[in-house]
Amino acid sequence: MTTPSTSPRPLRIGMVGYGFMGAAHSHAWRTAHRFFELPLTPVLATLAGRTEATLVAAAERFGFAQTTTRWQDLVEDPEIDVIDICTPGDTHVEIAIAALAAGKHVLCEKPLANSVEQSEQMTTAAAQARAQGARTMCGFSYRRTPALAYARQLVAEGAVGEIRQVRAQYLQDWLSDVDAPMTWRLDRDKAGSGALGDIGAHIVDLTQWITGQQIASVSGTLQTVVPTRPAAGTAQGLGGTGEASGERREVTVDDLALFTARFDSGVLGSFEATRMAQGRKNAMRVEINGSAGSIAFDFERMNELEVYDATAPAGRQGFTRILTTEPEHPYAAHWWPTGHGLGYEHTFTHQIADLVTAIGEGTDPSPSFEEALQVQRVLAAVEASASDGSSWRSTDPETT
Ligand code: SOE
Repeated sequence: MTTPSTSPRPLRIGMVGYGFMGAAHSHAWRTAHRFFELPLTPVLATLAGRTEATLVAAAERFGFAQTTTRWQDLVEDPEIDVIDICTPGDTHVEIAIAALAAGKHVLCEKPLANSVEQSEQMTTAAAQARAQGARTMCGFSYRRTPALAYARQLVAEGAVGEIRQVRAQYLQDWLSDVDAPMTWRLDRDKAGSGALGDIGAHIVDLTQWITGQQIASVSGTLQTVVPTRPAAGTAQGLGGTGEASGERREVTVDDLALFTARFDSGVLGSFEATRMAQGRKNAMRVEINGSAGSIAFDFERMNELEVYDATAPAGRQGFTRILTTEPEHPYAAHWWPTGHGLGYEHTFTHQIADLVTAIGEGTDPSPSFEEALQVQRVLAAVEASASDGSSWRSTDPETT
């Protein structure tokens, strides 16, 4: 009988929040070192949340050793190495700045915060803490979808030639029912914005990352289609069933966000984010059209990337469906034999693997808080444009 060799040194995780993202992150922290060779072994140390009973149940389910109803306990605990922020946007700035001041590494869910000002404060704190060795990352997890990471590689290799147009949509339908109950995601004070920040932020980040270009200006429109929702109801998944005849509360964020963007190269992009597109469950779609071809992706078919080669002989042209499950594709070799496919949760596991590698190697993980601040500037410019008759708005801090 042989004993497995000793694991690398532990990396102790303190997580704040235990909803949808808390579950996704905990799973990733537990799984990453089993499939990726990491310089440190993540250990689920302490879970923080406000409501003792549900907190304790979540900690047991996710595998945390301890709980606390004060997130400050995580920051004050010298045994905790990483603070993982999985709470609504209104809490990010305070927790992140306290954690960084205590020298912790920080992973923060997207969008980075609820305003550009808060994001700037967090980015300044991150820059100061970096000098002491603290690493920061914002959770734009879709970057770690193998097909999208591969799309980025293809664009960088020139597979689409010169980029001419960008098209991005993030379509969900969990708010289609007018009696779906009120949640924090519909409350501006908690979430900052609606479809724009919740899911539009992902396609802003992704298109900038895949193209290697930044959005310089935008013109947008926002709409709240259902202005009030039942105050009470039974939550199910992201939505649920509200008490249709009971008290209703005002929805203070957008249901739909539509905008046009001009990248710094001059390329134009169209963006659409909605949580009311009946039948579209998690259709996050990106298409890049260039002089030599196109690439197209839809998260509802996340193991596929469509590539069109305009230089192929006439008569043999057409979109090729590449199954991005092969050892040649980013992340895929760590998982299953050829063709077996990955799911939503794997994007989070890849995110954790990359973060732990960066912490262990003392390098800066991406997306950094700086990159996430730039996304926040785009969101703010869309809001400013929408409130001003869809005027074009710059994302440059010097001109806004
Ligand atoms: C809700 O729209 C949501 O959970 C987003 O908040 C996540 O970022 C996205 O991955 C799935 O949808």
